[in-house]
Amino acid sequence: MLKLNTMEEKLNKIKTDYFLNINQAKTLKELDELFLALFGKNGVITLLPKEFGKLPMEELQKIGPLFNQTKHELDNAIENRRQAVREESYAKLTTEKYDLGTAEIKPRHGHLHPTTQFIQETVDLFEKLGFQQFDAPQIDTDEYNFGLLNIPEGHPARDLWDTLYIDPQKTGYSPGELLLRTHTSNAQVRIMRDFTPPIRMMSIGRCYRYENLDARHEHTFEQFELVYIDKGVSMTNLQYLSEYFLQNTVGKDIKVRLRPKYYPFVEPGVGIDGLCIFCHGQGCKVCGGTGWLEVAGAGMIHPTVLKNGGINPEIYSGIAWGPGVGRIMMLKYGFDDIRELLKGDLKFLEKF
Ligand code: FA5
Repeated sequence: MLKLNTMEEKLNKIKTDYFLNINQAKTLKELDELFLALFGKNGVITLLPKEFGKLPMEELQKIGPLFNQTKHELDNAIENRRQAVREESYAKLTTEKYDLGTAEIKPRHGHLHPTTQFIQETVDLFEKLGFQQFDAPQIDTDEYNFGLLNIPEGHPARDLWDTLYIDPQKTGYSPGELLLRTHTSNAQVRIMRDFTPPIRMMSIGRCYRYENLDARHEHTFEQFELVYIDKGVSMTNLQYLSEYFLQNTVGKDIKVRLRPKYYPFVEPGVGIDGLCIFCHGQGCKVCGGTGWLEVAGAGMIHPTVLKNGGINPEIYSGIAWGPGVGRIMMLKYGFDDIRELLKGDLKFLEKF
């Protein structure tokens, strides 16, 4: 028959051994291990009551409360020590001093895509002149992309843009009604309808064309639309904006020319060219042998378009300007194929 004093000794031994270990524990992990060693499935406290059956009844009545008290004390001791460990590590965190001067600073890999960086620079430039950003949809209707811009159905000027139409069976629109915008000029009439002059707005984003691809033509590319409408706006403002933009992005030495170009939504219309930096005007495959690289189309907004936007052309005049982001980047960074921008070639992208 098991003796009461033997069971008491056992309990006391567990208590002294574990109290010591609990008070010496330095981490929460050590305390978790001690908790499991006592109260886990095979823990000493969990298993001990199995031996109580060997005790006579009157001794069992004495050992029962003793056991419960020990169990309670050990449980409390672990919880108190846990709290102390937490407080110690918090105090260490708030008082410990790190010497950042000797810390190893690892180089950062990756950066924003050069097109995104260029767009941010350009937005900053025009915000300084009071232009605000405007969003227009990339999937748009024929009406905003062409009709309201003075290019009605069947107009020969539609051939200037190789358009990608959206399958009518998938959308419920009529054939030819829904398309991927060919230019950011789809923002023009929306801007006029949403704001009253004086208007200074810029709209930037992707355009899509069913193009013959070459060094200066992509099927997917970014354009930048500027719309400036007020009393007395003239081609002089356009000339100034072109120089301001190209000199501040490409460089002070860039040579720019404006030449007459037909667009149905402006009158007069111009093409804006930068001298080809690859052949210095001699003519090469990048500029198509002309010596100049066209970077933008622009002009005075056509009175019909102003009227479509609800603006009286007798009172107000405006300029619209549509530079291609990729073409200007070619001049700024000196790469000779616009298709590099979408290839995702890390060797090319790491140069920026
Ligand atoms: C237009 O898209 C007119 N919306 C521009 C405009 C705006 C005219 C406002 C008048 C008033 P165009 O198709 O010429 O015009 O394109 C303008 C510029 O976008 C080009 O000068 C070129 O820089 C760029 N661009 C055009 N097509 C491509 C292409 N396939 N790949 C890359 N850039 C292109």
